[in-house]
Amino acid sequence: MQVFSSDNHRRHDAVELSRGKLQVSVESPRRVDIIRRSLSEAGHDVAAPGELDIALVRQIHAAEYVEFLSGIWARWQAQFGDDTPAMPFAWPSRHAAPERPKDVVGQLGYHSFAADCSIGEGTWDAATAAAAAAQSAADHVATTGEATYALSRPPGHHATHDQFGGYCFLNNSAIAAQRLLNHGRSRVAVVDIDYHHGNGTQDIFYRRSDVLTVSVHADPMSEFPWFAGYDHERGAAAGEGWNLNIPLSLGADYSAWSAAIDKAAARVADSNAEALVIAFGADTFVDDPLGTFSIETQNYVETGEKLASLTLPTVIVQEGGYAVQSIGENVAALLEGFR
Ligand code: OKP
Ligand code: ZN
Repeated sequence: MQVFSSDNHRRHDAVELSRGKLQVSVESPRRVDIIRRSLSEAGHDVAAPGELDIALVRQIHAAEYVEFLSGIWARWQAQFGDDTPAMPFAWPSRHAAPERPKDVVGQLGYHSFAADCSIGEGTWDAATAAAAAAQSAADHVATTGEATYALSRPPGHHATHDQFGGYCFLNNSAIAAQRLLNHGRSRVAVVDIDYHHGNGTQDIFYRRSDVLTVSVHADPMSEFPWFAGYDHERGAAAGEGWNLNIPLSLGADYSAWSAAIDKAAARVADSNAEALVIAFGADTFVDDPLGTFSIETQNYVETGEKLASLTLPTVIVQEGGYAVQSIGENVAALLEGFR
């Protein structure tokens, strides 16, 4: 399979606020090193992505958010004069449409929803490289029809129209879906099988019917991102009926998870979608430090086979997965299902 991966991911090496401590983020550069090694060993062809079309990013994200992300590090450094990472710590009240402050720290709160992300000198370059991999994978799918994998890092599915959070800055899967539409597909389905709900992708396409969003994930009543991912969220306005959430109890096993994937696949089969984006997080794996599901490596092969049997042109975009010692074989297993 054609794989797109940029070395620029390495320029983002973050800290996260976790249980009261600032720690090195589990969303580490090593994740990509290990996936790349496994995929090369399995005979996949890894190429660097082309240059990101920033107009494509603006189809998905607010212009003021793109401007904020690209400039925030320089502004933070100018204001504080050192190399501490930029992080938010205050967010708007739920009750009013918030002002957008002028201040750097105010804007960090306005444009985020979680404190598990830090922004450093290379964050923008890494986030745009991740989006470029998704864009190039979509281009390759549109021209060849062959399933293609974007090894995007940092991940993207939590990034909303104008907020970062959950280790995500630009929504790579949404960017891939939009690119496929730009290539002339009239409807695209995004199936998100990361352990966590794809709240950002849901947010971006919530009022649209040209992109069906489906997510299988841990029940947000008990798991991040807490405030979205419920089964009553079904889309709005023109998008009514075009969002499907399938939350599962903590500790779900392969039989529960695979039944949910079947349901997701049935919705896609029913949607007239002309292309598919799989937002793939390997954090459903039994040993994942963030997850509670008990999916095993071999199960990802069968999952890939199921999704491949939809016979749609398919972009697979990397999302989470933090059991780094196994992440390479888990990604290789999912791709194996597409052979
Ligand atoms: C990103 B993706 C635990 C903090 C958890 C939120 C999880 C983000 C998951 N120390 N932070 O969906 O894999
Ligand atoms: Zn996840």
